[in-house]
Amino acid sequence: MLIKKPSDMSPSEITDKELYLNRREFIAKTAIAIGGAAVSGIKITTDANAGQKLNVTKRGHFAEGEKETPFKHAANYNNFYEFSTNKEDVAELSRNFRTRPWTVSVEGHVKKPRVYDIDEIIKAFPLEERIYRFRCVEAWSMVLPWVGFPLGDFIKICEPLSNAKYVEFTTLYNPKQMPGQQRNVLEWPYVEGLRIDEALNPLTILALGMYGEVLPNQNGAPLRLVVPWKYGFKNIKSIVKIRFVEDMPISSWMKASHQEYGFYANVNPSVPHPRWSQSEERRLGEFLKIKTLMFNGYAEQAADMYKGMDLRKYF
Ligand SMILES: Nc1nc2c(c(=O)[nH]1)N[C@H]1C(S)=C(S)[C@@H](COP(=O)(O)O)O[C@H]1N2
Ligand SMILES: [Mo]
Repeated sequence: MLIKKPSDMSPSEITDKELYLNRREFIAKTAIAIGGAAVSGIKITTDANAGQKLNVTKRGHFAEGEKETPFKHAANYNNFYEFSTNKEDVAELSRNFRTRPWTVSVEGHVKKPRVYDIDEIIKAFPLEERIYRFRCVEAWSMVLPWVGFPLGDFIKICEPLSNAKYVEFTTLYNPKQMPGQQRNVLEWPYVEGLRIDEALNPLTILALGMYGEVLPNQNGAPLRLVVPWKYGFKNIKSIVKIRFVEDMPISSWMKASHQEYGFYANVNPSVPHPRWSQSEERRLGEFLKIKTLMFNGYAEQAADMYKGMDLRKYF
């Protein structure tokens, strides 16, 4: 990574962030030089944005009374097939992933199709911290403080047209940077979708951080979806495209195995996955299993959207 030395820059160019990053690099290099025990506990990463503190203006606890999952679990046990199908390898393999420059393209049935620079999006919205339960279809779960803003606020500025019934999201395709894309474990790029009312639901957020800091690459930097009443796989990472469409998008997981992964993927303890039960889950870092809640505990905010639908059929 190229970082200008402070002496090469005019004072006006030296932002707080650069000072912070230079200091971080210095600390990391010193730690490497000293070696041994001194290194432990210092996160060394070449992603220029990792670890950067975010300015949160509002906080909400949406898993009242529950203990936050420690950062080390959330950042070292990841499903991100673009890097690896091994959850413990993703953090290391995504270390050099470049999240700048980065654009998000808004397409389809909208009044304002446009390509946004990621930093422009980040600056446009006040950042909120939201502590949500998060449950993977594989029956592990977490309680995680995300930082982001409501997807609905972003959708409003795109001005969807009346035939925008669904929103389709796409992850970056770059097999050089994402070694998992060199294998056909899924159809690339990763695609996910929401019905427009699900996308506009106030619980749905675009996240750019967690635990008060910029998202680690392995958790979907620079921008990912968080829909807390749905299984983990709906929460698409490293988004480069948001398209407003008339027909239901076919997600990568539906293509891979439509009997196992439906479009809705609402957390539902009474509808088992074909190969295992969904009635229980285990929080990362904890030993005992707990009962899985309908809509992951967010029935009050989510259930109305599915009134009259057979949730065994629309799983
Ligand atoms: N692009 C992309 N997004 C993805 C995935 C993926 O493989 N690729 N995995 C999904 C699955 S199965 C889960 S459980 C969550 C995991 O998010 P986390 O690593 O932040 O816990 O990301 C989801 N988003
Ligand atoms: Mo998952």
